[in-house]
Amino acid sequence: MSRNTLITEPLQIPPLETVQGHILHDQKRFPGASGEFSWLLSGITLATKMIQAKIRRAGLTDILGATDDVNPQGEVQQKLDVYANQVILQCLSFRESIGILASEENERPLTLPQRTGQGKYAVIFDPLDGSSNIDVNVSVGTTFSVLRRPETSSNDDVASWLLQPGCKQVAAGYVVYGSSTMLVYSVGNGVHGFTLDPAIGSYILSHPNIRIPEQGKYYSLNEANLADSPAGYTRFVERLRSGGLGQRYSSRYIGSMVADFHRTLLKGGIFLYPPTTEHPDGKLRLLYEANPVAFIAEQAGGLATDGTQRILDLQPTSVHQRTPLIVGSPVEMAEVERCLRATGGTSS
Ligand code: P6P
Repeated sequence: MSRNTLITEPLQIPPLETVQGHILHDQKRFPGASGEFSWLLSGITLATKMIQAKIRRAGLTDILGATDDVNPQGEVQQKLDVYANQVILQCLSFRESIGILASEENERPLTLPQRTGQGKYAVIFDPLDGSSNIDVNVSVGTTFSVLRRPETSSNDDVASWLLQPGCKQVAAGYVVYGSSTMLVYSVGNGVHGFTLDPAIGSYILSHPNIRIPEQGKYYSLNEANLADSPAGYTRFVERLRSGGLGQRYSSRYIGSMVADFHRTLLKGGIFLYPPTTEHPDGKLRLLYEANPVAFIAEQAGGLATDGTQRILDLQPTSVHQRTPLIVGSPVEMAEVERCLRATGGTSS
């Protein structure tokens, strides 16, 4: 075929939409963004590709196991936690639109002074949630939340920038490192899932416009803690077990929030980490675990509360604060609320 022959037959290559292509369609959510948000998100996609490459080979290289350090939560840092944190900080610190980076692994947020006054977005993230599962080859995840700098705050007014309720998120999402690596995010315009194709090193749109089923078949919580939580949660689980919602349920608990939520998002049902004796304010962190998950859940037609009120309405008081998290399909969420009211387990 000569060099000048026009291709008249349609190529046999299926249409592939990457994250960047997709986010450009969503740019309207970022007036004046002029591609800066897609550049920000490309920092997350690059970092998570590097993380997944390490995770996939963890058993072969000296990347498994724990360090001698503990994180701000007092949890022993896994070597992969440290690597994942460093990679995300490195990839995102080059994004000019970012003024603050806050990580589960760092006591204090990182302000990027070279952009004083220029930074528009803060990114709050958990680089590797569920990392204690890495040594036993269980799925783990990365979560992220993006907040715009409030009009009234300066670049160094970290508190007013980070401590915004989750309803102010301009974007949020997670990457689940499971049987495949999948990025799920929303910019407030629906929820979209991209699966990493290792052959070409790109995230490809595989789950456009994800909607959580109205009702699911799975409930997910650490049942060992049930007796230590308010009685309404036991009442709820008993209702599910007894077919009270018109069907049989199965219990599924991976012990990795991102993986447990991802299944709930795609299959429906409910994931719960209620208050317990050990964690009376809940175990999961509000800013970089509950808020991103709640944002995604609501964008997909689900609900997320702390047992009393909507997660996205909670006013944070500190970067690492914890919260109970109950998130899932409308049917199960309505039932758990009924059970909590009936037993006085919720103040609302
Ligand atoms: P438990 C992982 O350590 C984590 O932070 C979440 O990913 C997960 O949902 C939860 O803790 C599991 O906690 O008490 O059931 O082991």
